[in-house]
Amino acid sequence: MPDMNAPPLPAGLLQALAGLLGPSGLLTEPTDIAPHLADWRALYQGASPCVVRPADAAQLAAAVTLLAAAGVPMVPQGGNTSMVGGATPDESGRQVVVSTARLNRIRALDPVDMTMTAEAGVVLKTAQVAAAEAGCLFPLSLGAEGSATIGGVLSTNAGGNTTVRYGNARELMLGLEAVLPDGSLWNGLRRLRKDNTGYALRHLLVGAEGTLGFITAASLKLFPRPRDTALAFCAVPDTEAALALFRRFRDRDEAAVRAFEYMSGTGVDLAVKHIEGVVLPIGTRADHYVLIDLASPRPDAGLRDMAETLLEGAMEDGLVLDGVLAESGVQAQKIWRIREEHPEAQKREGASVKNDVSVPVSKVPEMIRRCSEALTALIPGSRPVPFGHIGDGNIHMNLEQPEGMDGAAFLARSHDIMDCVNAIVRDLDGSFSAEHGIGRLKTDMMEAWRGGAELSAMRAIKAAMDPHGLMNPGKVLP
Ligand code: FAD
Ligand code: 2HG
Ligand code: ZN
Repeated sequence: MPDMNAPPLPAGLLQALAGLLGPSGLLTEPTDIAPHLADWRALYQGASPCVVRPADAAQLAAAVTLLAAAGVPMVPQGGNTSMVGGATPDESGRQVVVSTARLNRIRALDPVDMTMTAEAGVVLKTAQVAAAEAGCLFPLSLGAEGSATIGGVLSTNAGGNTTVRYGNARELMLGLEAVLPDGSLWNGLRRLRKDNTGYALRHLLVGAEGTLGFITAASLKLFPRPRDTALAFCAVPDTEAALALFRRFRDRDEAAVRAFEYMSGTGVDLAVKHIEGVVLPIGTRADHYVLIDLASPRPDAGLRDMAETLLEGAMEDGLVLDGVLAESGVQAQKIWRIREEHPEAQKREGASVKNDVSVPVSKVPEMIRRCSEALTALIPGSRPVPFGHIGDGNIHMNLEQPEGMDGAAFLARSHDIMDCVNAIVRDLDGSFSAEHGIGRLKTDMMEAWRGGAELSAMRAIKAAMDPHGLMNPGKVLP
């Protein structure tokens, strides 16, 4: 436990940081610090004596050297869109937020190597646009892409909508630059497709959620830009049909399936209810829907014809009840909003508990059915809102509070709800944390899920790289 009577920072440290970082590099006013202290879900409200905002990797290294020498715990923060409280400090007032907001340059983009070197604070959307302007594609895509950063998506090994085609953030990374917990700056910004040279430090930092050091820049893979696209939104009779439809598209042309997303009727109803401009694009209200996004670099791929043929066949076979193919890019974007606005719509409806879980793809229908039944038995009147990346076996098995119930009383049941889902997920050989990470929210589940040799190895790595436990304490490891 921290000594609550000790001063938040050792004498002279603030002045030293101010001297190093200049006026825009150090926030000390409570009103400036405040936006960095709460997480997106408002699960945690932390405290921090200041926010450090280095302008480049060398400054970040120098600041970390100062903080580490003074024994000050540090919390890396990118866009602060973590769903698990990973980027916010605890309540002690002793942890210092280190923001990557000013590390926001794209250092290089090479359409021959098909690589981009971006600093940690580059917003994901900005990276996508830069790639597109060079005639390439940076494929990582998620609802928070207007705020989430390259450092954040790599540190959480984010997944999102295109994992089914391009992999998680880890698969898109070739090399890293990082500041290690003692303040040393490591340049591993190699852009090689093959590089087997001992332990892969870059892969340790990806998914470490800021507990092993600061990512300051990354070499990223680019892909040819799509020249043919098609997008369908379909009502399906059940989750088995959703999965069967996914298999038909995958088996027909796996490389063209850029995203395949599942939504429940409840989730779509909430998006239509709460989000201006979101409308159901088909006449049939159903309990289950899928969004199918196809893309190919070949201009003559004929994706629309392919989708039409597959959907007609699926309708004849009873796998699709109703469906629409987007007529334009604008309509495709409107349809994507139905899916992307699910988190915001759930927030506006009231209290909800998130379960970011994964199971083998074949077990998704059983997982959704069993969890929905168990959750409504656990809290009568509660509303399961499963949605997400069915092609990856990653469903957000979320639960919305019963209408009229007190939100706080519902949230008091959070652990019962998560335990209920996790027991079923475990029985189906799944994971309690698919893409959002552990953060602060799920540390107490690590022992049960990763205890024994795996957790011991993780602790040994942490002790070797961060012997004083200064990097994002209280996150990931129990
Ligand atoms: P932050 O929230 O700032 O930080 C996340 C973690 O990484 C923290 O532990 C932090 O300490 C650490 N960190 C941040 N930057 C660095 C760095 N430079 N070096 C070391 N550690 C660092 N996630 C998905 O995977 N898929 C989705 O589809 C998805 N959709 C989302 C939709 C919405 C509306 C929201 C709000 C979130 C969503 N997320 C999703 C979760 C979140 O956006 C991702 O986890 C994202 O990767 C976080 O990026 P960030 O820059 O906001 O990181
Ligand atoms: C998504 O897929 C995100 O939209 C957020 O991962 C999921 O809100 C959620 O539970
Ligand atoms: Zn997701």
